[in-house]
Amino acid sequence: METIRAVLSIGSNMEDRYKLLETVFEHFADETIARSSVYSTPPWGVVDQDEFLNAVLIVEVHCSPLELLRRGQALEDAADRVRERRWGPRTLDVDIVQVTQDGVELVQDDPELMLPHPWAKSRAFVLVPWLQADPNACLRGLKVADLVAGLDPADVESIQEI
Ligand code: PH2
Ligand code: MG
Ligand code: MG
Repeated sequence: METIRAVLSIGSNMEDRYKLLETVFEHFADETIARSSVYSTPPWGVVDQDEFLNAVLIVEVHCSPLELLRRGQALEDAADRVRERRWGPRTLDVDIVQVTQDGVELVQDDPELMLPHPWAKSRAFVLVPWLQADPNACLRGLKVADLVAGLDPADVESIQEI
């Protein structure tokens, strides 16, 4: 079976946010290589909603990227996630940011699972925790540290480790 390494960005801004993120930490506990702290982050994209908690996990799993996506969706379903508004409030969001296989980054345009995640490079709430979990992280050949340095400093400062 294939082994892949994946960077997961998880978020919640409804109900018991910390507990919901913990369901993901627990689910992937035996497959987790590294993980960030939990961060409090202002809503991005749709701003008239509650603050999020976000974190990043780096996992090594023996399945395909699509099977990993299904595992994330099962966790979202278990959190009674309702899919209403794009970028709107959610109990739990489990996004695959990047997948590498034998050190090579997968790039795919599949509408069900675009890789790497199309918005990751501009989201402080993804990049800041990712950099903490893996200080050498790269995305499409660019250092995540450089991507963070290129973000609006106000956005970076708004991401608070809790
Ligand atoms: N997720 C979104 C939209 N906006 N903002 C923050 N701070 N954190 C998120 O996880 C988030 C968001 C859609 O997935
Ligand atoms: Mg998302
Ligand atoms: Mg999502």
